[in-house]
Amino acid sequence: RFKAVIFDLDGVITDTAHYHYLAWKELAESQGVHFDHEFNERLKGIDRMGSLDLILASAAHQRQYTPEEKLALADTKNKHYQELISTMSSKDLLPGAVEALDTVRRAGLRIGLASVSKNAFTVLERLGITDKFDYVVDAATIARGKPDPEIFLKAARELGVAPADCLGVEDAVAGVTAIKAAGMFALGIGHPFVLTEADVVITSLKEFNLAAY
Ligand code: G16
Ligand code: MG
Repeated sequence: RFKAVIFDLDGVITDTAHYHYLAWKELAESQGVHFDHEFNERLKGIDRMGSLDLILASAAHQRQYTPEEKLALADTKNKHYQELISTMSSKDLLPGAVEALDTVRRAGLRIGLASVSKNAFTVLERLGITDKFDYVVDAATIARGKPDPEIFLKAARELGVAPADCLGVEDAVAGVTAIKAAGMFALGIGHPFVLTEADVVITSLKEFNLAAY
């Protein structure tokens, strides 16, 4: 019944969340901010500057940062992150990811990628799956990150499919909200207690069953 499937990248196709965690932790601690896995959960699907704002807002010292200082901090985090992902390869694909992409392809549906990561193209290259997508949104062209529906609506438009005919796949709360706000069917990857807005929640793409949604 769907005409296209639009995938998130981090946490759905590959686990870059761990690399984001390591890079943000070092950056946060350099600013005297305590950073743990629970904090990292809140940053999933949130763009780079938005994530930095959340980290700095939780600092005990509450000092003001200039826009230049913030850009420099974001850049430091990104350089570290890029170093960490430079060794990624197809072994970093999450279980079931390639099978899910191939199932959608065989069913004749269009395939899109909606990641707010400006490193998404690099990650796809490293994973060796760039050619499996009909359209990959360039995060640099997106004005409002998730939970705003902009990125999913752009993917649908470029794929030439109405939002109501799209299935969106997300692991983050902000991402599921974005899919629903776009008027799409939301498949959550994770836990139903967390992804309460999703239409269906599965544990990983290993359980992906296109005919069931
Ligand atoms: C991903 C991650 C976020 C990260 C964002 C921006 O979003 O989940 O934690 O902050 O990308 O990444 P970058 O700093 O590489 O531009 P998504 O939409 O892929 O889940
Ligand atoms: Mg994600």
